[in-house]
Amino acid sequence: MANNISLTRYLVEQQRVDGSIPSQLRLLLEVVARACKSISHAVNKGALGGVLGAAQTENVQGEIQKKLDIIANEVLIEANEWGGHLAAMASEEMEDIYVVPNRYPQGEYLLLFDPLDGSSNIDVNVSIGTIFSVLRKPDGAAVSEADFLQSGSQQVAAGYCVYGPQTTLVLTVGRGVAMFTLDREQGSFVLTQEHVTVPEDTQEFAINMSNMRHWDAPTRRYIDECLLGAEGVRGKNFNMRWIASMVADVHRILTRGGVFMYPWDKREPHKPGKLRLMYEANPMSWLIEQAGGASTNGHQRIMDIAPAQLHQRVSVVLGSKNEVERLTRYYAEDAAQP
Ligand code: AHM
Ligand code: MG
Repeated sequence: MANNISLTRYLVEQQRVDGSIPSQLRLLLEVVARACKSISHAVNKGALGGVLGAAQTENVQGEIQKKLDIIANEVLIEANEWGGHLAAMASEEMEDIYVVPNRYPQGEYLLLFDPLDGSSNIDVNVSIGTIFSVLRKPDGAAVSEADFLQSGSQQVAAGYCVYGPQTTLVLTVGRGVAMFTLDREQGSFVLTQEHVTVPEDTQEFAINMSNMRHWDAPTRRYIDECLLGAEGVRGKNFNMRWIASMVADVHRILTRGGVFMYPWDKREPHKPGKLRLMYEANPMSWLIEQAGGASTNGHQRIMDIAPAQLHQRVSVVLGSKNEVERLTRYYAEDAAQP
């Protein structure tokens, strides 16, 4: 890999190679990256910037918003509304879609994001991140919420930026996964890894174990077997990690493998899961698949789910391929029981 390939150069060269990044999409991705840089700056300031703590407001999911949730949402909207590359945006923090105002030209893309994922970690100085997904606006009349209801397999770009010990932007446009580290002195994202691959096998799982008593049978079976370690049916010991920031957990899996699970559980049985399909599960699923991993809701590939609602939730199992396939088999065996 040549030294010091900036995000801009990477995108330009990708376009030259296979035409996968038209100029409007490149502009979009550069603007998202710039917004992430600005969010990273706010996150780094922490208490010095007066950005910690709750904002005394609730989002559409009925969750208390943190000040940084709102700041990150505003940064992404302000950065993206004027460039002419977008028709509309949708966010975890906004009930309705945000249509680009009339004073700006409308573009052909739709941007969805979770501006600051892992909100419970903001105030305790643990990694958090921004997740985003890009769709093409279907041809036709004025943009509407229905235009967003496309399956994950329709995404044209997806990624996240993790604000941890380093700020790292991770991106796919459907030609593998690349990682860019923020060079704080230069103020630019620099390519630090290409062709990211998730090992097919793993001995590490990520799940919130405090929900164990609420799990369904396949989840319980899988984790029970992992916990039995070398003495059990798996014949090997497993390690566990749970950061409670999906970006940080997925970043670890893209780096060294593993399986991440946030399954449906009996706490709120009417909800299919905790995580949101359109701006959490879909972009992460695409990144994982592009790196050779797999992603399912237990019954179906997540990216094949036809969304019915912008903020719909989904059960998530993703990561190292052989573990995801094993879990899928456990779900099938459970469903086949009389
Ligand atoms: P958020 O978007 O409100 O931050 O919620 C999503 C987060 C994920 O990042 C993480 O995997 C999960 O919620 C953690 O949930 P829990 O606190 O139940 O372990
Ligand atoms: Mg989130």
